[in-house]
Amino acid sequence: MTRLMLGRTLERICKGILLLCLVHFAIMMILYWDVYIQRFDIFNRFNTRNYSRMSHFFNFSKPNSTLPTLGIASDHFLASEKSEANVTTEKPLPPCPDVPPGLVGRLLIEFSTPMTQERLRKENPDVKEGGRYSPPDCKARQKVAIIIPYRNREHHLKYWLHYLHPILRRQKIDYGIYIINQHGDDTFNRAKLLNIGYKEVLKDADYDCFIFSDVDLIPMDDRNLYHCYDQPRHFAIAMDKFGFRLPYAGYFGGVSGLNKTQFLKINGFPNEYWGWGGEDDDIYNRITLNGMKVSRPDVKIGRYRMIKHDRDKHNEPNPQRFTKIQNTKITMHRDGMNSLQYHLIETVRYPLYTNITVDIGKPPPRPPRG
Ligand SMILES: *[C@@H]1O[C@H](CO)[C@@H](O)[C@H](O)[C@H]1NC(C)=O
Ligand SMILES: *[C@@H]1O[C@H](CO)[C@@H](O)[C@H](O)[C@H]1NC(C)=O
Ligand SMILES: [Mn+2]
Repeated sequence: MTRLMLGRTLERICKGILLLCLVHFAIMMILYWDVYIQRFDIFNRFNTRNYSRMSHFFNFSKPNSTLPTLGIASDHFLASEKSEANVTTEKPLPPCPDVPPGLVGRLLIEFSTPMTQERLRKENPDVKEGGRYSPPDCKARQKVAIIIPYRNREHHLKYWLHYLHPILRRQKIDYGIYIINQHGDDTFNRAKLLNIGYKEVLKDADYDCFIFSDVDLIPMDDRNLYHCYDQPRHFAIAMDKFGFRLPYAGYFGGVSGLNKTQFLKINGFPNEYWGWGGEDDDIYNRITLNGMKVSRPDVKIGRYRMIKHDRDKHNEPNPQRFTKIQNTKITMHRDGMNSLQYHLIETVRYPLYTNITVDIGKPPPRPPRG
Protein backbone atom coordinates (compact mmCIF):
# COMPACT_ATOMS: atom_id res chain seq x y z
CA MET A 1 0.00 0.00 0.00
CA THR A 2 2.58 2.53 1.12
CA ARG A 3 4.78 1.56 -1.78
CA LEU A 4 1.96 2.20 -4.19
CA MET A 5 1.28 5.60 -2.66
CA LEU A 6 4.95 6.49 -2.77
CA GLY A 7 5.03 5.47 -6.41
CA ARG A 8 2.09 7.71 -7.23
CA THR A 9 3.60 10.67 -5.41
CA LEU A 10 6.85 10.18 -7.28
CA GLU A 11 4.97 10.01 -10.53
CA ARG A 12 3.21 13.31 -9.73
CA ILE A 13 6.50 14.98 -8.86
CA CYS A 14 8.01 13.77 -12.11
CA LYS A 15 5.05 15.09 -14.08
CA GLY A 16 5.36 18.41 -12.28
CA ILE A 17 9.05 18.66 -13.12
CA LEU A 18 8.36 17.75 -16.71
CA LEU A 19 5.70 20.45 -16.94
CA LEU A 20 8.09 23.01 -15.45
CA CYS A 21 10.72 22.01 -17.99
CA LEU A 22 8.22 22.45 -20.80
CA VAL A 23 7.21 25.90 -19.56
CA HIS A 24 10.84 26.89 -19.20
CA PHE A 25 11.59 25.64 -22.68
CA ALA A 26 8.66 27.59 -24.06
CA ILE A 27 9.84 30.78 -22.38
CA MET A 28 13.35 30.32 -23.72
CA MET A 29 11.92 29.74 -27.19
CA ILE A 30 9.92 32.97 -26.97
CA LEU A 31 12.97 34.92 -25.83
CA TYR A 32 15.14 33.50 -28.57
CA TRP A 33 12.45 34.12 -31.15
CA ASP A 34 12.36 37.71 -30.03
CA VAL A 35 16.10 38.04 -30.51
CA TYR A 36 15.85 36.23 -33.81
CA ILE A 37 13.23 38.50 -35.34
CA GLN A 38 15.09 41.59 -34.18
CA ARG A 39 18.29 40.40 -35.70
CA PHE A 40 16.69 39.64 -39.01
CA ASP A 41 14.57 42.72 -38.73
CA ILE A 42 11.13 41.37 -39.46
CA PHE A 43 7.97 42.97 -38.03
CA ASN A 44 9.73 46.20 -37.15
CA ARG A 45 6.88 47.86 -35.22
CA PHE A 46 6.38 44.87 -33.02
CA ASN A 47 10.08 44.74 -32.47
CA THR A 48 10.55 48.38 -31.45
CA ARG A 49 7.94 47.92 -28.75
CA ASN A 50 9.69 44.83 -27.59
CA TYR A 51 12.95 46.67 -27.38
CA SER A 52 11.77 48.98 -24.68
CA ARG A 53 9.95 46.26 -22.79
CA MET A 54 12.89 43.87 -22.95
CA SER A 55 15.45 46.48 -22.01
CA HIS A 56 13.48 47.19 -18.86
CA PHE A 57 13.44 43.52 -18.23
CA PHE A 58 17.20 43.29 -18.42
CA ASN A 59 17.53 46.61 -16.68
CA PHE A 60 19.70 48.66 -18.99
CA SER A 61 18.30 51.95 -19.97
CA LYS A 62 20.90 53.20 -22.45
CA PRO A 63 22.42 51.32 -25.36
CA ASN A 64 25.91 52.40 -24.29
CA SER A 65 25.65 51.09 -20.73
CA THR A 66 27.89 48.16 -19.84
CA LEU A 67 27.18 44.80 -21.39
CA PRO A 68 25.30 42.43 -19.14
CA THR A 69 27.13 39.19 -18.44
CA LEU A 70 24.21 36.87 -19.16
CA GLY A 71 24.69 35.29 -22.55
CA ILE A 72 21.18 35.72 -23.75
CA ALA A 73 20.97 39.28 -22.49
CA SER A 74 24.03 40.44 -24.36
CA ASP A 75 22.82 38.63 -27.43
CA HIS A 76 19.59 40.52 -27.13
CA PHE A 77 21.48 43.70 -26.45
CA LEU A 78 23.41 43.54 -29.68
CA ALA A 79 20.34 42.65 -31.63
CA SER A 80 18.28 45.47 -30.19
CA GLU A 81 21.01 48.01 -30.72
CA LYS A 82 21.07 47.05 -34.35
CA SER A 83 17.32 47.28 -34.67
CA GLU A 84 17.31 50.67 -32.99
CA ALA A 85 19.81 51.98 -35.51
CA ASN A 86 17.53 50.69 -38.25
CA VAL A 87 14.57 52.41 -36.72
CA THR A 88 16.24 55.80 -36.84
CA THR A 89 17.46 55.45 -40.41
CA GLU A 90 14.71 53.61 -42.26
CA LYS A 91 11.67 52.90 -40.20
CA PRO A 92 9.01 55.49 -39.46
CA LEU A 93 8.49 55.93 -35.72
CA PRO A 94 4.94 55.96 -34.35
CA PRO A 95 3.57 59.48 -33.83
CA CYS A 96 4.14 60.91 -30.35
CA PRO A 97 1.07 60.71 -28.08
CA ASP A 98 -0.96 63.91 -27.56
CA VAL A 99 -0.53 63.56 -23.82
CA PRO A 100 3.07 62.52 -23.10
CA PRO A 101 3.04 59.63 -20.62
CA GLY A 102 6.03 60.63 -18.46
CA LEU A 103 4.95 64.05 -17.18
CA VAL A 104 5.18 64.78 -13.47
CA GLY A 105 3.01 67.92 -13.13
CA ARG A 106 3.98 70.57 -10.57
CA LEU A 107 7.75 71.08 -10.22
CA LEU A 108 9.95 72.45 -7.51
CA ILE A 109 11.99 75.32 -8.97
CA GLU A 110 14.78 77.02 -7.04
CA PHE A 111 17.85 79.01 -7.95
CA SER A 112 20.26 78.33 -5.11
CA THR A 113 21.91 75.03 -6.13
CA PRO A 114 25.25 75.84 -7.74
CA MET A 115 25.07 75.16 -11.46
CA THR A 116 28.15 74.21 -13.46
CA GLN A 117 28.66 73.47 -17.15
CA GLU A 118 29.83 70.01 -16.15
CA ARG A 119 26.67 69.24 -14.26
CA LEU A 120 24.56 70.46 -17.16
CA ARG A 121 26.43 68.21 -19.58
CA LYS A 122 25.98 65.19 -17.32
CA GLU A 123 22.26 65.82 -16.90
CA ASN A 124 21.72 65.96 -20.64
CA PRO A 125 23.88 63.36 -22.39
CA ASP A 126 21.34 62.79 -25.18
CA VAL A 127 21.06 66.43 -26.27
CA LYS A 128 22.92 66.92 -29.55
CA GLU A 129 25.38 69.67 -30.41
CA GLY A 130 23.69 73.06 -30.63
CA GLY A 131 20.98 72.06 -28.14
CA ARG A 132 19.03 69.82 -30.51
CA TYR A 133 16.87 66.92 -29.39
CA SER A 134 14.18 64.66 -30.80
CA PRO A 135 12.34 61.89 -28.95
CA PRO A 136 14.01 58.52 -29.62
CA ASP A 137 10.80 56.49 -29.51
CA CYS A 138 8.25 58.55 -31.43
CA LYS A 139 7.86 61.15 -34.15
CA ALA A 140 6.78 64.58 -32.92
CA ARG A 141 4.19 66.40 -35.06
CA GLN A 142 6.03 69.74 -34.88
CA LYS A 143 9.63 70.84 -34.95
CA VAL A 144 10.02 73.55 -32.34
CA ALA A 145 12.67 76.29 -32.22
CA ILE A 146 13.04 77.92 -28.83
CA ILE A 147 14.33 81.44 -29.28
CA ILE A 148 15.76 83.39 -26.33
CA PRO A 149 16.65 87.11 -26.62
CA TYR A 150 19.89 87.48 -24.76
CA ARG A 151 22.72 89.64 -23.45
CA ASN A 152 25.03 88.91 -20.50
CA ARG A 153 22.84 86.53 -18.55
CA GLU A 154 25.03 83.45 -18.15
CA HIS A 155 23.77 82.84 -14.63
CA HIS A 156 20.14 82.74 -15.80
CA LEU A 157 20.94 80.71 -18.90
CA LYS A 158 22.47 77.91 -16.79
CA TYR A 159 19.30 77.50 -14.73
CA TRP A 160 17.14 77.78 -17.81
CA LEU A 161 19.05 74.92 -19.47
CA HIS A 162 19.09 72.89 -16.26
CA TYR A 163 15.30 73.00 -15.94
CA LEU A 164 14.08 73.20 -19.53
CA HIS A 165 16.00 70.40 -21.24
CA PRO A 166 14.53 67.67 -19.00
CA ILE A 167 11.05 69.20 -19.16
CA LEU A 168 11.08 69.35 -22.98
CA ARG A 169 12.37 65.79 -23.11
CA ARG A 170 9.50 64.56 -20.96
CA GLN A 171 7.10 66.51 -23.16
CA LYS A 172 8.45 64.59 -26.18
CA ILE A 173 9.21 67.76 -28.10
CA ASP A 174 11.47 67.75 -31.17
CA TYR A 175 13.38 70.96 -30.48
CA GLY A 176 16.42 73.22 -30.79
CA ILE A 177 17.55 75.92 -28.33
CA TYR A 178 18.83 79.25 -29.72
CA ILE A 179 20.00 82.31 -27.86
CA ILE A 180 20.01 85.49 -29.94
CA ASN A 181 22.84 87.44 -28.39
CA GLN A 182 22.79 91.20 -28.91
CA HIS A 183 26.34 92.34 -29.58
CA GLY A 184 27.66 95.56 -28.06
CA ASP A 185 26.29 97.96 -25.46
CA ASP A 186 23.57 99.82 -27.32
CA THR A 187 19.96 99.78 -26.17
CA PHE A 188 18.44 96.30 -25.96
CA ASN A 189 15.71 95.39 -28.45
CA ARG A 190 13.87 92.22 -27.49
CA ALA A 191 11.34 92.01 -30.34
CA LYS A 192 13.94 92.65 -33.03
CA LEU A 193 16.10 89.86 -31.60
CA LEU A 194 13.07 87.56 -31.80
CA ASN A 195 12.52 88.41 -35.47
CA ILE A 196 16.17 87.67 -36.14
CA GLY A 197 15.77 84.39 -34.28
CA TYR A 198 12.90 83.38 -36.54
CA LYS A 199 14.98 84.07 -39.63
CA GLU A 200 18.22 82.50 -38.41
CA VAL A 201 16.82 79.25 -36.99
CA LEU A 202 15.18 78.45 -40.33
CA LYS A 203 18.69 78.32 -41.79
CA ASP A 204 19.42 75.53 -39.31
CA ALA A 205 16.36 73.29 -39.69
CA ASP A 206 12.85 73.21 -41.06
CA TYR A 207 11.01 74.45 -37.97
CA ASP A 208 7.20 74.74 -37.90
CA CYS A 209 6.83 76.29 -34.46
CA PHE A 210 8.65 79.15 -32.75
CA ILE A 211 8.60 79.66 -29.01
CA PHE A 212 9.95 82.96 -27.75
CA SER A 213 11.14 82.80 -24.16
CA ASP A 214 12.86 85.17 -21.80
CA VAL A 215 15.95 83.61 -20.25
CA ASP A 216 14.80 84.10 -16.66
CA LEU A 217 11.42 82.34 -16.88
CA ILE A 218 11.05 78.73 -15.75
CA PRO A 219 7.74 76.87 -16.00
CA MET A 220 6.60 75.33 -12.71
CA ASP A 221 4.51 72.61 -14.34
CA ASP A 222 5.56 70.29 -17.16
CA ARG A 223 1.96 69.94 -18.38
CA ASN A 224 2.46 73.38 -19.97
CA LEU A 225 3.43 71.84 -23.31
CA TYR A 226 5.99 73.74 -25.40
CA HIS A 227 4.55 73.37 -28.88
CA CYS A 228 2.27 75.48 -31.08
CA TYR A 229 -1.51 75.63 -30.93
CA ASP A 230 -4.44 76.57 -33.20
CA GLN A 231 -4.06 80.18 -32.10
CA PRO A 232 -0.94 82.12 -31.03
CA ARG A 233 -0.03 80.86 -27.58
CA HIS A 234 0.80 82.74 -24.42
CA PHE A 235 2.50 80.35 -21.99
CA ALA A 236 3.66 82.51 -19.08
CA ILE A 237 0.28 83.55 -17.71
CA ALA A 238 0.89 83.22 -13.98
CA MET A 239 4.29 84.48 -12.86
CA ASP A 240 5.35 84.67 -9.26
CA LYS A 241 6.21 88.35 -9.71
CA PHE A 242 2.57 89.12 -10.61
CA GLY A 243 1.17 87.01 -7.73
CA PHE A 244 0.54 84.06 -10.10
CA ARG A 245 -2.10 85.96 -12.05
CA LEU A 246 -2.35 87.50 -15.48
CA PRO A 247 -1.40 91.17 -14.85
CA TYR A 248 -3.92 92.38 -17.49
CA ALA A 249 -6.14 90.73 -20.08
CA GLY A 250 -3.97 91.65 -23.07
CA TYR A 251 -0.69 90.56 -21.53
CA PHE A 252 1.51 88.59 -23.97
CA GLY A 253 4.94 88.87 -22.33
CA GLY A 254 7.52 86.36 -21.12
CA VAL A 255 6.95 83.18 -23.10
CA SER A 256 4.85 82.94 -26.27
CA GLY A 257 4.63 80.71 -29.32
CA LEU A 258 3.46 81.05 -32.91
CA ASN A 259 3.62 78.72 -35.85
CA LYS A 260 4.95 79.85 -39.22
CA THR A 261 1.57 80.85 -40.64
CA GLN A 262 0.59 82.77 -37.52
CA PHE A 263 3.94 84.57 -37.34
CA LEU A 264 3.95 85.62 -40.99
CA LYS A 265 0.32 86.70 -40.86
CA ILE A 266 1.29 89.47 -38.42
CA ASN A 267 4.49 90.39 -40.32
CA GLY A 268 6.50 89.11 -37.35
CA PHE A 269 7.19 91.41 -34.44
CA PRO A 270 8.01 95.15 -34.36
CA ASN A 271 11.68 96.12 -34.81
CA GLU A 272 11.28 99.63 -33.46
CA TYR A 273 10.78 99.12 -29.75
CA TRP A 274 14.12 99.99 -28.18
CA GLY A 275 14.51 99.50 -24.43
CA TRP A 276 12.16 97.84 -21.97
CA GLY A 277 8.43 97.43 -22.51
CA GLY A 278 5.61 97.79 -25.00
CA GLU A 279 6.74 95.31 -27.65
CA ASP A 280 4.65 92.51 -26.15
CA ASP A 281 1.53 94.70 -26.22
CA ASP A 282 2.27 95.56 -29.84
CA ILE A 283 2.49 91.83 -30.63
CA TYR A 284 -0.83 91.27 -28.86
CA ASN A 285 -2.39 94.02 -30.98
CA ARG A 286 -1.00 92.47 -34.16
CA ILE A 287 -2.60 89.16 -33.27
CA THR A 288 -6.06 90.54 -32.54
CA LEU A 289 -5.99 93.04 -35.44
CA ASN A 290 -5.34 90.10 -37.78
CA GLY A 291 -8.37 88.19 -36.58
CA MET A 292 -6.60 85.73 -34.31
CA LYS A 293 -7.10 85.09 -30.62
CA VAL A 294 -4.56 84.31 -27.92
CA SER A 295 -4.68 80.79 -26.54
CA ARG A 296 -3.59 80.13 -22.96
CA PRO A 297 -3.12 77.18 -20.62
CA ASP A 298 -5.11 76.71 -17.44
CA VAL A 299 -4.04 79.18 -14.76
CA LYS A 300 -2.97 76.32 -12.47
CA ILE A 301 -0.65 74.96 -15.14
CA GLY A 302 0.70 78.20 -16.64
CA ARG A 303 2.71 79.09 -13.54
CA TYR A 304 6.25 80.45 -13.81
CA ARG A 305 9.11 81.36 -11.59
CA MET A 306 11.28 84.30 -12.57
CA ILE A 307 14.90 84.52 -11.53
CA LYS A 308 15.18 87.78 -9.64
CA HIS A 309 17.47 90.39 -11.09
CA ASP A 310 18.09 94.12 -11.32
CA ARG A 311 17.16 95.93 -14.49
CA ASP A 312 19.89 95.41 -17.08
CA LYS A 313 22.03 98.30 -18.16
CA HIS A 314 21.01 99.72 -21.54
CA ASN A 315 17.49 98.38 -21.20
CA GLU A 316 15.75 101.36 -19.62
CA PRO A 317 11.96 101.63 -19.92
CA ASN A 318 11.09 102.97 -23.35
CA PRO A 319 9.22 106.28 -22.87
CA GLN A 320 7.69 106.06 -26.37
CA ARG A 321 6.03 102.75 -25.68
CA PHE A 322 2.59 104.11 -24.72
CA THR A 323 2.16 106.14 -27.89
CA LYS A 324 3.63 103.44 -30.09
CA ILE A 325 1.15 100.76 -29.06
CA GLN A 326 -1.69 103.07 -30.14
CA ASN A 327 -0.46 102.86 -33.71
CA THR A 328 0.08 99.16 -34.26
CA LYS A 329 -2.71 99.07 -36.86
CA ILE A 330 -0.68 101.38 -39.10
CA THR A 331 2.88 100.44 -38.20
CA MET A 332 2.53 96.64 -38.39
CA HIS A 333 2.43 96.66 -42.17
CA ARG A 334 5.77 98.39 -42.58
CA ASP A 335 7.58 97.40 -39.37
CA GLY A 336 8.28 93.69 -39.04
CA MET A 337 9.79 90.82 -41.01
CA ASN A 338 9.50 92.87 -44.20
CA SER A 339 11.76 95.62 -42.81
CA LEU A 340 14.17 93.57 -40.69
CA GLN A 341 17.84 94.56 -41.04
CA TYR A 342 20.78 93.33 -39.02
CA HIS A 343 24.27 91.97 -39.31
CA LEU A 344 25.03 88.39 -38.33
CA ILE A 345 28.34 88.25 -36.44
CA GLU A 346 28.64 84.55 -35.71
CA THR A 347 26.77 81.37 -34.92
CA VAL A 348 28.44 79.03 -32.45
CA ARG A 349 27.11 75.62 -31.47
CA TYR A 350 27.56 74.70 -27.80
CA PRO A 351 26.56 71.30 -26.40
CA LEU A 352 23.24 72.53 -24.98
CA TYR A 353 22.37 75.57 -27.13
CA THR A 354 23.27 77.53 -30.24
CA ASN A 355 24.58 81.04 -29.74
CA ILE A 356 23.71 83.45 -32.56
CA THR A 357 25.44 86.79 -32.08
CA VAL A 358 24.08 89.74 -34.05
CA ASP A 359 24.64 93.44 -34.50
CA ILE A 360 21.20 95.04 -34.54
CA GLY A 361 22.27 98.67 -34.73
CA LYS A 362 20.99 101.36 -32.43
CA PRO A 363 17.81 103.39 -31.96
CA PRO A 364 17.36 106.33 -34.34
CA PRO A 365 18.28 109.67 -32.74
CA ARG A 366 15.36 111.07 -30.73
CA PRO A 367 13.87 114.33 -31.98
CA PRO A 368 14.71 117.16 -29.56
CA ARG A 369 12.09 117.68 -26.87
CA GLY A 370 9.94 120.77 -26.70
C1 LIG B 1 -0.54 77.11 -37.98
O1 LIG B 1 -1.77 77.22 -37.33
C2 LIG B 1 -2.86 77.47 -38.18
C3 LIG B 1 -4.08 77.71 -37.32
O2 LIG B 1 -3.90 78.93 -36.62
C4 LIG B 1 -3.05 76.31 -39.12
O3 LIG B 1 -4.12 76.53 -39.99
C5 LIG B 1 -1.79 76.13 -39.92
O4 LIG B 1 -1.88 74.98 -40.72
C6 LIG B 1 -0.58 76.03 -39.01
N1 LIG B 1 0.59 76.15 -39.87
C7 LIG B 1 1.68 75.41 -39.75
C8 LIG B 1 2.77 75.67 -40.71
O5 LIG B 1 1.77 74.55 -38.90
C1 LIG C 1 27.95 83.96 -27.53
O1 LIG C 1 28.89 84.32 -28.52
C2 LIG C 1 29.51 85.59 -28.31
C3 LIG C 1 30.36 85.90 -29.53
O2 LIG C 1 31.15 84.81 -29.89
C4 LIG C 1 30.31 85.53 -27.03
O3 LIG C 1 30.91 86.78 -26.79
C5 LIG C 1 29.35 85.22 -25.88
O4 LIG C 1 30.06 85.09 -24.66
C6 LIG C 1 28.60 83.92 -26.15
N1 LIG C 1 27.62 83.76 -25.11
C7 LIG C 1 27.21 82.58 -24.65
C8 LIG C 1 26.29 82.58 -23.51
O5 LIG C 1 27.56 81.53 -25.16
MN1 LIG D 1 13.30 89.55 -16.53
